[in-house]
Amino acid sequence: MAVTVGASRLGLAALRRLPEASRPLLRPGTVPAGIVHLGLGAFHRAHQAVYTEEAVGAAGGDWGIVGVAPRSTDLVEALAAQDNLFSVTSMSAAGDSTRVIGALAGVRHAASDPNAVVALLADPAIRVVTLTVTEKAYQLDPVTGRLSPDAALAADLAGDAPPTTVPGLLVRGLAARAAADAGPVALVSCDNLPANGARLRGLVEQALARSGASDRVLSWVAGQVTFPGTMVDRIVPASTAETLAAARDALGFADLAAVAAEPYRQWVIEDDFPGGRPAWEVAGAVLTDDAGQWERVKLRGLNGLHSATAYLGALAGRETVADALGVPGLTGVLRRLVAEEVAVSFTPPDGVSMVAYGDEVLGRFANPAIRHRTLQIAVDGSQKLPQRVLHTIVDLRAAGRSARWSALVVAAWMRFVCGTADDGTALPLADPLADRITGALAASGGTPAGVVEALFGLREVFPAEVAGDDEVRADVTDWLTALHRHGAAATLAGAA
Ligand code: CS2
Repeated sequence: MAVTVGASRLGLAALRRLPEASRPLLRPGTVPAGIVHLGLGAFHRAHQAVYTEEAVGAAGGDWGIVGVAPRSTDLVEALAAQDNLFSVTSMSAAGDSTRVIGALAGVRHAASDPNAVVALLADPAIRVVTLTVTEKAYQLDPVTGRLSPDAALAADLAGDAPPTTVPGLLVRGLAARAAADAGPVALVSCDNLPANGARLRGLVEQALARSGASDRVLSWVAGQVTFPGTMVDRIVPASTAETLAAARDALGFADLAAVAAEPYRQWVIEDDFPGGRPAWEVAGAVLTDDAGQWERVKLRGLNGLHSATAYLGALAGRETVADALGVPGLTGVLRRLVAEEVAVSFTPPDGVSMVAYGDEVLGRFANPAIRHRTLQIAVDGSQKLPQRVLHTIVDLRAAGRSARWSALVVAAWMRFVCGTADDGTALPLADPLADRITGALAASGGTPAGVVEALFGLREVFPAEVAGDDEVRADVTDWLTALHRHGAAATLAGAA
């Protein structure tokens, strides 16, 4: 991404020369660290970092964020070279606005210095740990929510070598914190998992038990650590050369850690912070007793539609979500999915109309300034489908309703993982269960019924209520047959 030519680099020395509206609310180095954030990706930089900067800017508090990148060295180097400053450009048809964010008090690279991260987690100054590490990093079976460790995590839990996985870092950090009796802490999952607080609690408890943690550590964690659930929302595509160019044009400085996002953002947080927290509510966050209903609104009403658009759009050869919405019939199908299935699959919070929510979501997806690639959203389907689509099916069927539109989304995923778009282009399969998926497909015989049978056999993805339901199976098979014979565009044109 060679966009630095001709512009000097963003950093503290550049602040005075930034356009006034782009200046950060906080100057890095002036706010002591109180938060560790695991997962320094684009989403965190455009979401929790922005809320936290605004909260501390308005209400104060020692809540600087130490950002931990599990793997990417490029980002750590870019931020270190920029005095931990980066910019967020909000993009819409109405125009762009770019602001530099000064919420980061430091950055660390976990892969090269895991012990520094463990020490941070045991530091009494740190009272909140937030995570955006993607669904698969939790290493939980998507259906049961039970810990399902790979070899790296098993090694982290079995020995004393520096941890290499996110759960390994957390467990080692909490054991060190307990040993130091370093004060209470909230661990806050900001990933799109169902009941993300409860899942993170389960992960920590199971991982501690497997690691042979002492009773003292277990009871310290039980008494001192909370796991507030959250619903997080902002559409933030992976940064590209265009993102960096837009930031450079707006700032007059090169920013190699720039992100671009839609203007909309939302954060609902369970208010359970034994060591205190930033005043996120002054930045617009909603603090609540129970984020569960909000989470279902978002996972089913936004992420479910996102995955549907990504798989159907990719099959139809559309590069971005906004392009995919141009496939005739798709928005009609998505509206029916929301109105006839998502909206009746659970009780939304008081005053929320799922139909209005779905329409707003489709308006956000259509934002022409956001180039969110269908193939980016299509990754890790095995980790996403359960909470985005399959839970809707389970709830509908338990209430005796049909789940035909949700079945189309399942069929679109199945056709996607078969690996070929409708024009014959190869589609990549990036998924932690890729080997299991390709193994199942190899034994399927290739017919739509065979593919459905084989993939329904992935018990980590499909709960028994879905895999054993003949009506759902027939619907998925019908849709997969249509997608196979006619392609996504023709299937959608005739559907709704
Ligand atoms: C997307 C989400 O990549 C994906 O799977 O559905 O990252 C989505 O953009 C965010 O959850 C929006 O809040």
